[in-house]
Amino acid sequence: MPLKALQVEPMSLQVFYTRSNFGVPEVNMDSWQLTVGGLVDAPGVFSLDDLRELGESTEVVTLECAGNGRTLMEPVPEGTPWHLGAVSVGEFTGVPLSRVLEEVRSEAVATEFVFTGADQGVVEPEGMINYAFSLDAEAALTVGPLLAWGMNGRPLPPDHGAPLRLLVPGTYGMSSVKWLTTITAIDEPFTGHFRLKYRYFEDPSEAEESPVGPVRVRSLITRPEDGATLSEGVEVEGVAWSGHGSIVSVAVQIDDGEWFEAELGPSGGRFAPTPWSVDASLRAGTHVIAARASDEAGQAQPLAPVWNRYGYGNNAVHRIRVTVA
Ligand SMILES: Nc1nc2c(c(=O)[nH]1)N[C@H]1C(S)=C(S)[C@@H](COP(=O)(O)O)O[C@H]1N2
Ligand SMILES: [Mo]
Repeated sequence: MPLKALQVEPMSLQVFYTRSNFGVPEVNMDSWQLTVGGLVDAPGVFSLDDLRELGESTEVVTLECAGNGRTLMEPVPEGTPWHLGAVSVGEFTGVPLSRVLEEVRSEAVATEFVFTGADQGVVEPEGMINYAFSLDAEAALTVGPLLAWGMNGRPLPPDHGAPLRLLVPGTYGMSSVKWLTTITAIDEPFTGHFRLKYRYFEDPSEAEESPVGPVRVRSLITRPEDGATLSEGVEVEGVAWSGHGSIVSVAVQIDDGEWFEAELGPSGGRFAPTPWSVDASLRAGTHVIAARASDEAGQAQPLAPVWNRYGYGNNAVHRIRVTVA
């Protein structure tokens, strides 16, 4: 996703990022169904039409890969070498997950739900597995998670998980399981490959780690482009988002000057980003422009990346370099 395409409105599929650990599986759309079982009172099997009958909700959502910005950490951690293009905004349509869990009467004993996709691949040391991720029961039952069959007003495309995906607004992309086939209610922590891998290993001994979850507050500068040559007066624009609540401010800094407040625009929705802009006047020469967002939970972006083994959650302040001729 080229940064200049990042906006608060739904973005075209041409620029929307994709991330598929095992490639796109072949799914038979005619025989596809969703199986919901495990610790529930009324296990069930649902066709897309069955799900549609349970209700429909449409939300504009910021989807960001936990590895977005990985190559800006030093040393560069292992994993897909994302720069800043692993975030996009889409409009997703589906049934609220909580509505489906109500239908199968998930028991009070269920502490987590495991979501399994149709895609398979070989990982160490398990061997062949399906992509799977879990959500704790509390998160699964809140308003937000959708079982989505639509994207930008059309059926979900194959790359993005057709015919059905989980979409968890405010949580990094790994939770939003594509090509969903099964939901299983369990009463102990899920220890699947990806659930164990998506953790912040910040300590070299790996003794201290915590699960990757809510999206950390972040802002990216969308205009001007990094490396651009400009005239003296320039409008700097960007978008900001957080999985911990709404954006309360974005501050901009030119070179080593004072931070000053950008003007915030209306957000594209409760799970969509907030646009911001500021007029800057720059003297001839080369300048560094930085932007730093804060959210209602009181979090602000760190000035430098916080390294971890797999390069997750890098929400460091975004800086671009521009030249005034
Ligand atoms: N089944 C399945 N779901 C998946 C993945 C996957 O590899 N398989 N990748 C996850 C990751 S890491 C991300 S960032 C998002 C990307 O969603 P997108 O390709 O629609 O942008 O899907 C998530 N869901
Ligand atoms: Mo991801």
